[in-house]
Amino acid sequence: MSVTVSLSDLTARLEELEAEAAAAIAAAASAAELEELRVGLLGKKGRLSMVLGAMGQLPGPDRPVIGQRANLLKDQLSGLLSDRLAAVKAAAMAERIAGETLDVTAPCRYTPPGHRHPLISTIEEIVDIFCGLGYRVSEGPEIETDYYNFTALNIPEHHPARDMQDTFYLEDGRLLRTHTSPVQIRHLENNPPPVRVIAPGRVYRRDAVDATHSPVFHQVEVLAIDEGLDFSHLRGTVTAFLQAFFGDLPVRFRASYFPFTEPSAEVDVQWRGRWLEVMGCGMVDPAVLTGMGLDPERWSGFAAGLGVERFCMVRHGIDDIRRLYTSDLRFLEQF
Ligand code: 2U9
Repeated sequence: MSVTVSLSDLTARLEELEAEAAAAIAAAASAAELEELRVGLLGKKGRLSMVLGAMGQLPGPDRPVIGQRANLLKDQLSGLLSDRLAAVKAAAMAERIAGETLDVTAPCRYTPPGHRHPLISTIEEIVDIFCGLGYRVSEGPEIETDYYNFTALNIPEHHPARDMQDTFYLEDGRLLRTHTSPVQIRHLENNPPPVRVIAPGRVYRRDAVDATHSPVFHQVEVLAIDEGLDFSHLRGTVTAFLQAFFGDLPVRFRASYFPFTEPSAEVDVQWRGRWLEVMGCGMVDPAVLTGMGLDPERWSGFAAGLGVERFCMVRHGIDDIRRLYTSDLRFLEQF
């Protein structure tokens, strides 16, 4: 067998490999590059395997010499590769962290916190006071039938409120409720007395817009039905409510008329030295009770109604109802 390589040949190749590999590893700048180097140097068909392949051509006693050196070189290159990989990864992480640094002292974009609309807080305040007096909240549809909005409330066929001029009618004969009383009628259909309920909600009337009128506004209506209720209960409840809302100021009742209550009254509060009308009320008309299947000899009730916009405007000194609907933040931010 002719010997084609000598011990010194292979030793020189290993030395050359060591020097080149060490330089290439030191120069590698990414994990991918290092992996490529590892395969090229230490892989099955890598340069070290080539040298080991040629080892078979050495005389027998020389083989372990080269074998040992090759193993040492393999360990050495593996060490260099993993050290370099760790360094490359650390550098990449340092670069990423530097790029992601947050300047916690930088001024932020100002997003003003939102808050409740004054109409909504007025409703909530009114609801809270009545809940404290033992009332429940009831809600119902805004599209109503003639029966629930008018007939059940003893509003006669030719009453002006039923006029096309005053009420929004749909083509199918239904209408947009003109008060929240139908909510209470529906409540009575499903809940036998004693009943203490308030109905807050949006109502619709064909009013021209001006400083005090809007075709859409909000009401809270109050209804109590029980045995033995009389006008003193109504007066006490309405006075307690108004003094809780406006403060401890004088309240007066003036005789009035509503189709659904008898007797009826309008209620004024003395606000900053002037008498202001703020709500209406009365004892539920026996005709309404009878219509609900309740015996007026046994049951009596009182009812009251108020416009939320008016309450809100009086409380905050707002001069024009339109300010409550135009979403002008300069106005709304004051509340
Ligand atoms: C039932 C029976 C009676 C509700 C009532 C008023 C008096 C009242 C007005 C206040 C200002 C409407 O928004 S406003 O224009 N309302 O004066 N409302 S008694 O009476 C009822 C309700 C339900 C079953």
